[in-house]
This record gives sequence, structure tokens and C-alpha cells, in this order.
Amino acid sequence: MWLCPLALTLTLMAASGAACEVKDVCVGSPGIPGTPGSHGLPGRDGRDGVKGDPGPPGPMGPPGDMPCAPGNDGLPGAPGIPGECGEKGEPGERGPPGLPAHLDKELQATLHDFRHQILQTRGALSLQGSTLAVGEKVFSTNGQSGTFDAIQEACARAGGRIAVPRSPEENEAIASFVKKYNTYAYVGLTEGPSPGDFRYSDGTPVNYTNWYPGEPAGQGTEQCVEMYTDGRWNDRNCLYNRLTICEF
Ligand code: MMA
Ligand code: CA
Repeated sequence: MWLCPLALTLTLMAASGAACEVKDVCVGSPGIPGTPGSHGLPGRDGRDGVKGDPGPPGPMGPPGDMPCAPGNDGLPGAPGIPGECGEKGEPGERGPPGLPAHLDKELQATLHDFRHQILQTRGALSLQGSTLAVGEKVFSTNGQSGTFDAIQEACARAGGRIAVPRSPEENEAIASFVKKYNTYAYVGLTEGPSPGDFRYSDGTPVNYTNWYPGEPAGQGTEQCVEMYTDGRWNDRNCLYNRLTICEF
């Protein structure tokens, strides 16, 4: 069925220019759009753009003909080996006259010390056993046993005296020989006229002791002093055979 929503009177103009009137024309609804046409031809080039940012630095170029300027100095090298000795110089001026040797205290002290050390060394060497130096003293044994008198004589022959400890260090040195030879030793102490009063061979009273607990107990019947292997002392009869230990 042909609907005619609107009745119009149209005047159409033909291409030729002749106009003609059409009455009561029915107007239909619009048709669906057609497919898009194909692309047109490329347009003309646009104007130049604005200047761009600078690019990154390029790679290092090849070495040029001109050498670089010299660098800074390096660190100093190690010292060289010492040179040879020079010629001997001329003698210096003569010094002031010295004291005669026998009045020069320092020289005499040095000579005394040298003599003492030579005697200590000779004494220790003559015993051919064991030797220990403690402070100013040298202790030495020949490893042989004898009575108290025989020991005193052997030590005197060697230029020394029977060893007697006057400090814990000296006691330990003597005790080390007693242990080493597994033989008790007499030390250089004897009982004076009054019981229990032990003295050095020069008669002065003993001032360092290391008695075994309960000793001295001889009360005049044991006038010598022996050292046990633990370093402690016992008053004892002087006629046993005990290790010969001398001091120098
Ligand atoms: C005991 C003790 C010492 C003493 C000896 C003597 C083993 O020790 O009484 O004091 O000298 O005997 O043999
Ligand atoms: Ca005793």
C-alpha cells in the first residue's frame, strides 16, 4: 500500500530550464546510505616542521696525527742498593788524656764483670754436666754424688762453692737438677752451735728457706740440708752421698 503522508505541489526545474509543475507528489522515507567512496589522491606536502633537539654524541674518532700532551709524573721508584764504602777518613783530633786504668772506676767494673763471667764459664765447663744461669749466678753439676765435704771440695776445685738457693728462682734451678739426676742434693747450709740455726758457709744466718713441713727436726743431730725432688728441704746427716751442684 502506498502511503502518502504529505501532498505537495512541486515545481521542478528541468535541466533545459523549462519548468513544470507536478501536483500531489508522494514523498518516501530516505534510503540507507551508500558505501564510502575510495580514498582520494595524496594531498600536497605540508610546510617544514620546527627544528629538532640535538642528537647524542657520536663514537670516538680515529687517532689523529698529533700525539696527546704528556701525563703527570709517576710515583718515585724504590731506593737503589747502597753504594760502596768511601775512602777511610783522616784520624780525628786527639781526645783529652784518660785516667790510668787502675783509677778508672768504669773500666775496673767492666774488667771485674768480664773476669767473673770468664770464671763462671770455665767453672761450669769443667764440670761437664748441666748448667743454668739465674740472674748473676751460674749453677752447674757434674752429675756425680758425694758427701757434703766432698761436694765442697769439688766445687772449690772448679773455682766455685756448693750451691745454695737464695730465692725461689734459684731454688727451682737447683731442683731441676735434682729431678733430672733423680738424686737429692746437699745445699750450702750447715747448722751452727745452736740447734735449728742454719747458716751460709760465710757464717751469715739463712734468710730464704724452703723447708719440708715439720723440718728442720734434727735439733743438732742433722747438720746438713738436703733438697728433695720437689725442691723442699730436710736437715740431714752430712755423710750421705748427694748430688754435687756448684754455683759460680
Ligand atoms: C725422716 C724425718 C726427717 C729426717 C729423716 C732422717 C724421712 O724423713 O724425720 O726429718 O731427717 O727421717 O732419716
Ligand atoms: Ca730432718
